[in-house]
This record gives sequence, structure tokens and C-alpha cells, in this order.
Amino acid sequence: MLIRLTAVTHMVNFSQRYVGLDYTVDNSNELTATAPPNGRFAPPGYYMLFIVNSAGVPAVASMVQLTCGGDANGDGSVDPLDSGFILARFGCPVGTGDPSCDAADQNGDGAVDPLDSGFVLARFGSCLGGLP
Ligand SMILES: [Ca+2]
Ligand SMILES: [Ca+2]
Repeated sequence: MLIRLTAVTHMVNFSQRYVGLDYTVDNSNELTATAPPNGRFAPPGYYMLFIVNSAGVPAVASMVQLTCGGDANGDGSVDPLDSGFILARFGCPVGTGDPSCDAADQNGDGAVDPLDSGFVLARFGSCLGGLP
């Protein structure tokens, strides 16, 4: 399960969120959890990732950061600004330590090219917060 890191203001916690995760365990007892399908289930940000045993006892949480597929410029939403970010980086070398080039490779194929803009266009609005 994921529990979002939150902030309380005026005695109300507006960003409180618990997200159950689907998971599988293979023959070597390796557990693989599936991330929420989009930002409506779990908005981008930092979460505590807990594994809970059959008695309901949680392990010590690991901190994880959920990012939004298509959010190339990292502002928390997928919109035309992300396409512009990618367009400005066409041909940018990926995997050489330049974080803006790595972020622009949205489809993860190792190159920053028009396919990355198409990836983002198909996801406009996919990282909006709120209930599913
Ligand atoms: Ca964005
Ligand atoms: Ca790419």
C-alpha cells in the first residue's frame, strides 16, 4: 500500500491518501507491485510504500516518488508545455547525465525525438489530481 506524505493546515489534511496496490510474488519470493494507473488514483509526489503481512503488521516503509508519465517538465500536469519542453530537446543525448535530456525521453527508447511528443500528446490531462 501507498500512503501519501501530507500536510495539515487549519486542522484539515487535504492531501491525505491511501492507495492499495496490486502485486505478485514469484517462486523466489520476489514481490512486484503495480503502480496506480494514473494521477487520479495517486497524484505525483512522495509516498510511503508499506508491505503488510497476513496478520496486518506493516514493515518499515520505503519512501518512493511517483512521477507522471508524460510530465516531461516535472510541473505535475501533462499539457502542451511538456510538448514544448520535448521539442526544444530533439536530438538531446539520453543517459549522459543531462537530466533535461533524460526527462525528455518520455517513451524510454533512448532518444529524444518526435515519438516522445506523441507519447505526451496521448496523455494530456493524465496527471490531474482528484478522485478516480
Ligand atoms: Ca508538465
Ligand atoms: Ca524517446
